Amino acid sequence: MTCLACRWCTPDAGWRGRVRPKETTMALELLTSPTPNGWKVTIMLEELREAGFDVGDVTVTTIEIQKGEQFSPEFTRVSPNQKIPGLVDGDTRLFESCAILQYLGEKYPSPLFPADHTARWTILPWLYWQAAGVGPIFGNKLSYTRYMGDVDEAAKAHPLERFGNEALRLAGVLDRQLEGQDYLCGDDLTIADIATFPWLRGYKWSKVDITPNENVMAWIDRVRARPGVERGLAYGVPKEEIDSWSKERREAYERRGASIASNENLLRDR
Ligand SMILES: N[C@@H](CCC(=O)N[C@@H](CS)C(=O)NCC(=O)O)C(=O)O
Repeated sequence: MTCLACRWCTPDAGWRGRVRPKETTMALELLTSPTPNGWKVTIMLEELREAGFDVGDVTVTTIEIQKGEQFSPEFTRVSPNQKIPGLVDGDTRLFESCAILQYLGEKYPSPLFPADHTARWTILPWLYWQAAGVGPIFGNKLSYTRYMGDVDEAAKAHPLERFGNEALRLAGVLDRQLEGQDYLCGDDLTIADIATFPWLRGYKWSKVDITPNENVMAWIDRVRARPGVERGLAYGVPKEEIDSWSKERREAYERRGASIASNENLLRDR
């Protein structure tokens, strides 16, 4: 089974069980997969560590979405929508990646989600913009591009055009927002950047040619260069494959039906 939403999963990445045990007694439990929506939370945890917080002993459980583990009663109790990520913090159970970012941002006040009312209400519309627009649109474009080999080309033509055009439009919106500033909401990385980055970073995988958007391309490099982001992306992925899969992994994806080998021309080969 492949992920019905983003299908980026790397179940064989060797990422299992507990990671990064720390000395405090508080235990967050993260139920996730190495996908764009999953990486939002692991990046957040690592950026909080960069900001000086001890987020404690985080238990990371991989939910193998290709195997359907998201439909188990245990996971459904945390994430009634049956999609990763889910987070358990004591009696609090959370689902929806952006809600989890907001929760962690409130729990650990920092420039990632400042307490100031005006700053928060600068960030939140962009967080919702990602949740309602960027994620679903790039995710759908990805699915039609990569995983629907058994669907008639004529039937795919309209969704490919619709989601492709909308993804480009959203990239343009982001490009305008980034004009003259380093991050989506100003000089500092916030939860809005953390939510948006994993999807834009994967533009080749979604085959959306965002490269003419110079502000976006510079922002991707800027965010990617942060040590917290580097560590967040490394959850579930071998370090040497954070930015480029090995030949073996590409072949494994292809065997599972994904069309991997044609990133060279984003526009020609949708
Ligand atoms: N809006 C949700 C989307 C979550 C989502 O689509 N997760 C995917 C992986 S990236 C998933 O769990 N897919 C499993 C399925 O569709 O069955 C969020 O932001 O948390």
